[in-house]
Order: sequence, then C-alpha cells, then structure tokens
Amino acid sequence: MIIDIIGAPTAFGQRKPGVALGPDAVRFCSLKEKLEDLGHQVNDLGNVKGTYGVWAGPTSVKDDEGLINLKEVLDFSKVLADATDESIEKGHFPFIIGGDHSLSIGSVAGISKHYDNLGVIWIDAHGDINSSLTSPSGNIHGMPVGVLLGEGNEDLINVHGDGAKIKHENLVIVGARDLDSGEKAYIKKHNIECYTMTDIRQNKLSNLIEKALEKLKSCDAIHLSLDVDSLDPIEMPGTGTKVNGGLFLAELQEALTTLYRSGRLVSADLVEVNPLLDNGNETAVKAAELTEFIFGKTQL
Ligand code: 4U7
Ligand code: MN
Ligand code: MN
Ligand code: MN
Repeated sequence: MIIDIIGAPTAFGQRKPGVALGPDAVRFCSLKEKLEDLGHQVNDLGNVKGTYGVWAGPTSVKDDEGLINLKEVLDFSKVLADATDESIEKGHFPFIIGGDHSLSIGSVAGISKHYDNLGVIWIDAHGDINSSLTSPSGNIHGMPVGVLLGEGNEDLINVHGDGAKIKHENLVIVGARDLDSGEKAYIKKHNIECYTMTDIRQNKLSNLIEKALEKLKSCDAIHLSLDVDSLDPIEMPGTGTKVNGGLFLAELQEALTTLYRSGRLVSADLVEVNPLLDNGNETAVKAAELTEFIFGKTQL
C-alpha cells in the first residue's frame, strides 16, 4: 500500500509540555525505512502546522464552557482534517503520528468524509468520551470520541463537515481502565462496545479484536486510533496520563497482526508519545516497532 506519514505535533489538548515532539521522536526511529522494508511505498509528508504553532505549555486558557485551548485545537483540527482527507482521496493510507489525542477530531473528520459507515477501534487506557459537561479536566484530549459522536462543543463537532462523524454502533473501545463517571454512564446509555482490561485478561486481546471486527462487519472501512497509554507504563513510560495495569507489547503486536490481516484498516493514528517524559527514547522506539505490526510485520 501507499502510506502517507502525517506528523501532527499538537499539544493543545492537554497541559504537559513535550507531546508535540512525539512525531519526530517516532520518525527518528527509522520509521520510513521500516515500513519500506515491509514492501510499502512511504511518503513522509512532514508535520502539519496550525496557525498557533507548537504550544510548549504550561499556560492555558479556559473558555466559558471550561474547554482549554479551544481555538488552538479547532484550528489544528481543521488543518489536519484537510491533510487526511487529501490522503484518502488519493487512495493512500494516512498514518498520523501525534501529538495529543485531540488530533483525532481532525484526523477522523477528514477520513470519515469518504465513508458512510466508518468503524473506529479506539485502543486506550481512557475512553476519551468526555464532553465539556462531563470532563473533570477541561483537557480536550479526553474528548475526541465524544466530539466525533456529536457530543459537546458545536464548533468541534462541525470541523470538516457538520455533525457527528461516527455512529455509536460503529465504535469499539479497547483497553479501558480509567473511565470517568460521566464516561461510564455515556458508554452504558449508548450501549457502546467497550473491552476493559478485565475483559482482556479474561478473554485474550486478539480474540476481542476478532469480536470487534465482527461487531463492525457492516462498516465500509476501519480507522485505528492507538493511544500509547493503552500499554502498561512499564512498556511506555513516555506518555502524559499513565495508568497501571495495561497492555503488554507482545499481546498488542498479536492484536495488530489480526487487524492487519483483516485487510479492513484504511487509516490509523498513533498518539501521546511524549519524549520529555520518556526514559531515553524508549517509548518512541517501541511505538515505531508497534507500527510495523500495523503494516504487516510477521515474526517468521
Ligand atoms: B488521553 C481524563 F480525567 N479522562 O478527561 C480527562 F482522567 O487521550 C483523562 O486518553 C484523559 O490520553 C486522557 O482529562 C486523554 C481524566
Ligand atoms: Mn487517548
Ligand atoms: Mn489515554
Ligand atoms: Mn448521543
């Protein structure tokens, strides 16, 4: 396939400096060469640039709704949506490297324009399904799923086309272990498919990915959004909101192989690598290695 690497160095969705360095940290792990070795054609499109540059924190502005850095997140989302839209338009596979998870508001908006029923597999310790009403923090990286489902701030919802970008029945959350009370209530109310770490320990991750693919069988394409905090902090120390009791590298590699073999992925985000919180560049190195499994690496 033809892969477009799109760096999305935004940090406006949260309050810890460093996550904007994520795209380059992953890129420097010979990412392009690794994917070329798997037989793909790879275009590195560089880093997307919003009007407000790269925020280095820790200042932040809360608006009336309690949202932090709203105008910056909106601006970045629009620019990124144009980039992913164009990539899909060309028949390429946009691979977006973050940056904080607010970037998925833009990445998915651009991709979903091309599909009637885009499925989304959201692998994350968190649900990211807050809105301005339920968020305990005001940080927009905890809200992208909510926004994509059409909840919360209207301007965010209407990025790159009016209204919700995905349907509740086309979403599967995987790896959750730190859901806020408003998020739990929302997931139950809308009957959203959500595999927690307890489910994963009882059933095995790759089996649950098979179940997710079955759940999404009527979708015309699938987008993967992979937050590195889904992995255990022992694996991924360089990320901003660590939660103990997470995934291990080997089981996620296996699950990504299952996803790749389905042939249904059209796009993916890899987010929340923060080199300033890392031990050396360990998190970026492992993120680049995981990426190989998204694109078909086999162990034999
Ligand atoms: B990430 C949180 F309150 N739920 O909304 C929030 F626990 O993209 C964390 O998954 C969000 O890293 C984490 O601020 C966002 C919090
Ligand atoms: Mn996330
Ligand atoms: Mn997370
Ligand atoms: Mn709703």
